[in-house]
Amino acid sequence: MKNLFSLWVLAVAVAGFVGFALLAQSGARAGALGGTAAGCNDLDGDGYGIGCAAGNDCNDRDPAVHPGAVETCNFKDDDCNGLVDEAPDCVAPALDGSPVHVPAGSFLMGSETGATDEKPSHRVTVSAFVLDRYEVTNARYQACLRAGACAAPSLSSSNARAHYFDDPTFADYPVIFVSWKQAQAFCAFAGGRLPTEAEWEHAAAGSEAPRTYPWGESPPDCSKANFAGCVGDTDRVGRRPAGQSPYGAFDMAGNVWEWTADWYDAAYYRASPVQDPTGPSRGTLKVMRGGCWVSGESTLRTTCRKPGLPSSWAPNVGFRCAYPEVRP
Ligand SMILES: [Ca+2]
Ligand SMILES: [Ca+2]
Ligand SMILES: [Ca+2]
Repeated sequence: MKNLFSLWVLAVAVAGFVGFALLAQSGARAGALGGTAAGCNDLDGDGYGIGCAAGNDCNDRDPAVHPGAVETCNFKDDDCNGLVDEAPDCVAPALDGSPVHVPAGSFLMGSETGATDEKPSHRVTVSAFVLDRYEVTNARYQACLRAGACAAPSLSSSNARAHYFDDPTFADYPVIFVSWKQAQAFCAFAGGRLPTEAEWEHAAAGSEAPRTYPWGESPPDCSKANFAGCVGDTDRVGRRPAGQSPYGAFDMAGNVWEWTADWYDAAYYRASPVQDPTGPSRGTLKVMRGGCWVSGESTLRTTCRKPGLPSSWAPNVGFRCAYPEVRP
């Protein structure tokens, strides 16, 4: 699934926008098309799926999730209306607009048990910096757009929502369909920059005993991260305090992949500087971190790296910004 999706994103970036737009809209339209096809593709047996008379299924891995189901407080969109835990008794934590402080630290970056590009694990020292507590939201990006400092996302939909960036309902959801260059422009507007890979990994894993996941060693579930099988789309930032990083950043695993400043080189860790590495001096691909709403567990690991064309954009890629440390 991960590889297929990666290929799809790459193919779209290369081939152009028309097919992509159709794909992006398909989730939103599928419900209206239900009942027209002879074949009903219902993987979880709840009666809903692609081409089924009852309608599409927003999560065909979970028979308890389908249109018309009761919304419960489980970090999933049970009734497939694009909103998570909107039942009155479900309480999402209020948002805190302040960024988090990441102290200077030395930590083991990379993993000896991960993918080839995560090896070797090597000691890195990173200076103190400040990082957005959440992924950059549609509301923040809208402000940059209004100020004339940002270009609009390439599409205003999301995977399953026909209107997203342009719908105030999703103001506190991560901005998507933005390229690396758009992310960089936003961070400059906000008085910062994109975090380096080393900064990102330090912020996600900590330095005492680097964590496999931002919250620690326990396996992912929908209360800690929005990944495959939870929502099937982006979710409001900051909903999952159980998934916080050691320094209090939210959603560093799941929701959207996050652009970082560095060029991608699978072999970079063999020659990385020890102090504040900034990645290769040149390249063709930029590094994304943190996994996303469609990712499997492995990509939620704090050491997982994913390359992407800096001009590309996708429904599962966003970013957060880093800022200079404010000295008293
Ligand atoms: Ca189904
Ligand atoms: Ca819902
Ligand atoms: Ca729910």
